Amino acid sequence: MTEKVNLVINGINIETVAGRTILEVAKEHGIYIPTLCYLKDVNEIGACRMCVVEVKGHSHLFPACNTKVWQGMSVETDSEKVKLSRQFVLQLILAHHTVRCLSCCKSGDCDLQKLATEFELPTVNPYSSDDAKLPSKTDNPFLAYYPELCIGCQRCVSVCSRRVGNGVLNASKIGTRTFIDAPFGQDWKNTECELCGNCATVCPTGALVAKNMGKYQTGNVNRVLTTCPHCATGCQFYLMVKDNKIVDVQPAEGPSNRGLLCVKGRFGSFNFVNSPDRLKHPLIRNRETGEFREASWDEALDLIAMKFGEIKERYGADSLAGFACSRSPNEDCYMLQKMVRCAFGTNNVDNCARVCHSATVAGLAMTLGSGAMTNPIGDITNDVDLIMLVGSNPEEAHPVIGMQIRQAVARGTHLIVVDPRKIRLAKDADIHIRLKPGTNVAFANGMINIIINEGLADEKFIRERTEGFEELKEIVKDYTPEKVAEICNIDVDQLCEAARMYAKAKKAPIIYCLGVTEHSSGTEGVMSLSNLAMVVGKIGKSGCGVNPLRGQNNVQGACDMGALPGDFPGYQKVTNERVVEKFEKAWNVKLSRKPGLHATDVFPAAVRKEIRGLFIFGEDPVVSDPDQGHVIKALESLDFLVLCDLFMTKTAKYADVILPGTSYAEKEGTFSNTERRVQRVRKAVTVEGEMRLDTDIFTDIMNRMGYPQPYLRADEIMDEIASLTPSFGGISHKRLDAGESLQWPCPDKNHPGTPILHTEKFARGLGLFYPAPYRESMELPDDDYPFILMTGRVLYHYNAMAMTGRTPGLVEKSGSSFIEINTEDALRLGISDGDSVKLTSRRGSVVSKARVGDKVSVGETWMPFHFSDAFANVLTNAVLDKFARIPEYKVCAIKIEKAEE
Ligand SMILES: Nc1nc2c(c(=O)[nH]1)N[C@H]1C(S)=C(S)[C@@H](COP(=O)(O)OP(=O)(O)OC[C@H]3O[C@@H](n4cnc5c(=O)[nH]c(N)nc54)[C@H](O)[C@@H]3O)O[C@H]1N2
Ligand SMILES: Nc1nc2c(c(=O)[nH]1)N[C@H]1C(S)=C(S)[C@@H](COP(=O)(O)OP(=O)(O)OC[C@H]3O[C@@H](n4cnc5c(=O)[nH]c(N)nc54)[C@H](O)[C@@H]3O)O[C@H]1N2
Ligand code: SF4
Ligand code: SF4
Ligand code: SF4
Ligand SMILES: [Mo]
Repeated sequence: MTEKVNLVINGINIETVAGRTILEVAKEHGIYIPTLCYLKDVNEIGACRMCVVEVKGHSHLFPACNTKVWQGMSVETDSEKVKLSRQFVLQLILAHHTVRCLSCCKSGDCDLQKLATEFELPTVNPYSSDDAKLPSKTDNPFLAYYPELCIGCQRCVSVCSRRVGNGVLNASKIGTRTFIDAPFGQDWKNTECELCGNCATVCPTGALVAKNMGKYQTGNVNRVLTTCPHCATGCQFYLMVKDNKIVDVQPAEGPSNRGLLCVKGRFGSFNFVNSPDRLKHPLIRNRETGEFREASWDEALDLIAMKFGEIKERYGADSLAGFACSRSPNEDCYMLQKMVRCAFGTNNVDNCARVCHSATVAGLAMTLGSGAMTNPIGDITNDVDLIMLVGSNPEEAHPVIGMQIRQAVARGTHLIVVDPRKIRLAKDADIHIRLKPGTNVAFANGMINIIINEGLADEKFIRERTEGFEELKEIVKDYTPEKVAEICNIDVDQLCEAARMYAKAKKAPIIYCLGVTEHSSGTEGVMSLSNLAMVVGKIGKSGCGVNPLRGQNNVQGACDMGALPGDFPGYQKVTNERVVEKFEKAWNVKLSRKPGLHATDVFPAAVRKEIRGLFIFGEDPVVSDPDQGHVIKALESLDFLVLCDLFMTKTAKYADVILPGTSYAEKEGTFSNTERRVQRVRKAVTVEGEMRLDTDIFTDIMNRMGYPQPYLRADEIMDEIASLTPSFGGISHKRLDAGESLQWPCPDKNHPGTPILHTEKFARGLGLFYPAPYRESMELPDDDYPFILMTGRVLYHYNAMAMTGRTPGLVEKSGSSFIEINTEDALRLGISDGDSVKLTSRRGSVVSKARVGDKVSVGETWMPFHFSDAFANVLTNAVLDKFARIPEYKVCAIKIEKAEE
């Protein structure tokens, strides 16, 4: 029982509980106390003394933000003494503050300015001092620090260390004054600052600011609440719109980001919208000359309908295919798959999940019955005992989740990192299992072997909730710790210790990503992790589960919307006759019962002339699919390629028709983030040009190909989705606009959504153990190609860089490719850090720069796939996982030679 406390504030009797601060209690009762340095839970240092109050019987004043209430106290928040003290404090702060409100971008939004007005300060400040000025730091492209406006409140320092978990800001004293060592000066590129801007968000004055703020006056812009268009964390932010132009982004308190953003959301999510490179008109390519010319919408759409119609008639509907854009809203993806199914007449529809988390969708559906993240982000990063992070680099790929993991670790959560590379979080890990790439299945089987042998399995859970345990037990018998240590090239004791820690922890989520899925054994890797969680009963519970961090902002949604070859919306199977009949009735069309081709099978099929017409909606496979040479050959083999994108991408060059798409900032809709949370995307601007909504383009094509489809608004499309998809039955724009936050399954209008899956029973009834043996990666190093190459991403750029590449500051910070090589290997090859190196695989060669160190192990290398100076996918191997058809991006063999400069 928490102890009750009675107190009086400004004559009002209040009952509360012990342990709360005066400020909290006052606020709860509508009593205003001004603050300046205070930030709840983050900065409660009582430094600025603005929040002082009088307590009866005491001669000195108390800071309300960090004084706990006590029985019988009587507080005055507004007495003359308090007012005088606050005025004095403000004058002292302003004594060192260069009052230049007219030229300060924070004017109108500055806490200090507001308080100065509120406390009616005299025009002449008797404490004014002319102390030494420190230089401003303005070299950073996004952020600036003006010491003469700094009040030393330390909010920025606390946010960087306690919420962002980066700790690069420090307070320094010069004389009696506090300044911030802001990493925004000349050497900004070489600091550890991640440019997230969360420090600027909380600065109460104009001292530490995002430079974008200089482009507008607060109060003179429209704020449009929307969802970040990059990764699937699903951060909420406001687009600040001035005269139909987005000038800035400010974070919002969304359920997954809680006021934080990363550099891409904060600074990289709007320059591209108004980029002069945007496609503004339909373009038609002359196949003879390769030249594109502008065309009218009618001409382009007629041509598409005619060509696709001809192919369909001559070679059958299954010679057509369409890819959906996982960067675009649910409503767009739904209409794209409807176009492919109803107008093209085939199930050859897919999305980039194929090359990303298709192994998750297949693997978790087989074992648990639902291929989605089991628990919400907040639930697995707050108050858990241990996090097991497998093949996931959230500090770069899901930075706002990474920040929450850092916070958890700082609060004492244990961390096991399972990754071949020394990712930054590995430094803070209790155990870093630095396994050989491609050996996840052996690792998981080894963990299970130890857990069973040491009596750490949850027998009750296994008995009541699962099936197939005996088969699993049989197979993992062979995976003794010694054998696994050898396969994975790790330490036996470390493995045993990790198994014990994970099994014994009460709340312990597994969080994983592409280090698990992007292998020829990707689906088995995923199923091995769900085996592991089920053996210890850590699933269907708060703070536990098997949690794939989905990649693209709406890749969860693209899958949910049925942009999959075997599934209608909501994973209703195309092989289920009852389901097909339901959709035939609703869509009033005869539908194919034959599961379609996976995206990764479409390219080989194009080379074989089995696929002849392809519609690519917002993907850049020339950059992002494995074995670039093969992709280009496939695209060139097509009879007709249509592309709908925002930019003239590398893939667009091969298209017969290019249609200009609309970006997330120009349309209404919803994205579903990695935790199955459906969130609104709102129109902020109109871009000049002959733009049409993507959904209208699909409707145009459907109508021209003979399938009558009325033009629908995004909210109407969502209503159609809800009417046909049981797990979306209760989701509507209306509910979301009313402020509800819904995670599917949400079967009806009164359902609150489902944060945690599989609580009572698994979506498939019993959880299935899938016994997976370890198989080697398809292409291992040999004498000719002696190094393993892994590929992945860096913080500052996103996939093929269509969007982040159009923010100059991001390119300045990180603008070209590199390959991580171990120091020992580099020494042997005579390569130094920064040298140009020629990288060759059985598919091709590129020239990149060596980054020498110990981030990768001996014999292993790693490079990002974003950069056009050395596309990693020239090198990668297009072999596929047999269940999900996902490519082995994470392991191929290369040789390295020193290149001429
Ligand atoms: N900044 C940025 N963020 C992004 C993206 C981006 O392009 N840029 N893309 C988004 C997309 S589409 C996705 S899918 C996600 C991906 O997010 P992540 O999967 O977290 O990112 P990756 O860098 O591809 O790979 C993650 C880790 O897998 C490790 N790894 C490689 N091989 C193995 C292995 O065999 N076993 C294990 N255990 N680990 C291995 C690598 O060392 C790497 O640290 O990121 C999303 N977020
Ligand atoms: N070597 C290697 N390769 C990889 C990976 C790896 O780890 N290693 N990861 C793979 C993964 S996980 C993924 S997800 C893929 C990603 O591969 P892609 O999906 O090809 O990459 P993006 O850069 O996200 O491309 C999205 C395109 O959509 C366009 N676009 C965005 N929004 C809209 C819209 O609303 N409408 C229209 N019409 N267009 C829009 C953008 O302009 C951009 O050109 O890459 C894969 N490739
Ligand atoms: S931008 Fe982010 S990482 Fe850099 S100092 Fe500010 S809070 Fe810290
Ligand atoms: S820079 Fe801003 S947040 Fe940081 S100490 Fe100075 S005034 Fe406070
Ligand atoms: S973490 Fe992902 S969703 Fe959040 S701001 Fe960064 S890129 Fe956007
Ligand atoms: Mo992805």
